[in-house]
Amino acid sequence: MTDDALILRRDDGPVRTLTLNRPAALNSFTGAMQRQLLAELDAAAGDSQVRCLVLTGAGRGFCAGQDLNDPELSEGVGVVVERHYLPLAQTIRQFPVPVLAMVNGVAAGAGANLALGCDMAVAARSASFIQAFSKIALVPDCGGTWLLPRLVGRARAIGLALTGDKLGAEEAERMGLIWRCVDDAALAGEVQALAQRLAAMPARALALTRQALDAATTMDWATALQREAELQGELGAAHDFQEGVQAFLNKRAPRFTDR
Ligand code: T3D
Repeated sequence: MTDDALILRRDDGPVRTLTLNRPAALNSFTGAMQRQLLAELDAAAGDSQVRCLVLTGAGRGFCAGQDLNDPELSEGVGVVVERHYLPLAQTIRQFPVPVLAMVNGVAAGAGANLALGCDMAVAARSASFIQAFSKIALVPDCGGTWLLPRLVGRARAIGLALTGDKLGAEEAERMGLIWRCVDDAALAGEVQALAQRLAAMPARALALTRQALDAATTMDWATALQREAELQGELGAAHDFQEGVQAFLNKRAPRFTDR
């Protein structure tokens, strides 16, 4: 991988970290960066050695959303969203292993919703989240309309989306928008420790847990119970369940491999 790659890849054992790498423009998305990111996500999803994925940004920002200078925008905003943001959000939501956002700095527009769409977002205390869309006469995208009310309730969702005000990481944690806010100096270590911990867990069960929680938001009680029974039927017949039980009974660490 060259130094001018738009996405940097790093493996720490089973944890793959992808870094958005356009720091001079706060890692805002061009079509070229979107294409590289989707290719890297596909590669990670298809690599059985990868058991947890971390997304972060180079330099002082996480991601400032769409690059408003990108020539691809002349093809139309809707075209760009369907071409890049829709598959990006779907890919992360259906990823076969947990996806963590390591929010190192400002996350604006689609950059904010990219972070919020990950399974867990951990932010540096100096980081911030901005639903910047209203300021340029757009609606939240990259899953924002679905995510925001579910994460923080309608009152806060609509307040954040209409004002486009900057929300600090501490406040984001307090209102339940993100998993954790940590000191800037501790961010990389905390995220790596969490990622390594998740990587040792049963990836298939974790991915189905995400899927079941999301699906249950539009189900009634009885349907959710039925879906849980179906999923337990599938997981209970798989290797990782046998391994987890055997490891428990034999008082040893489990070695999960299903994905
Ligand atoms: O296709 C579509 O448009 C649909 C998709 C929409 C999805 C979206 O994401 S819409 C929202 C797009 N994003 C924004 O509107 C955010 C724009 N950026 C900002 O408001 C500010 O940059 C920040 C609040 C994020 C950070 O402010 P600050 O003061 O810390 O940094 P800065 O000086 O504004 O930015 C630093 C550089 O990054 C600067 O370049 P320069 O002057 O040093 O050469 C700035 O122009 C550049 N930059 C930041 N954001 C973008 C950007 N360049 C292009 N596009 C950006 N989005």
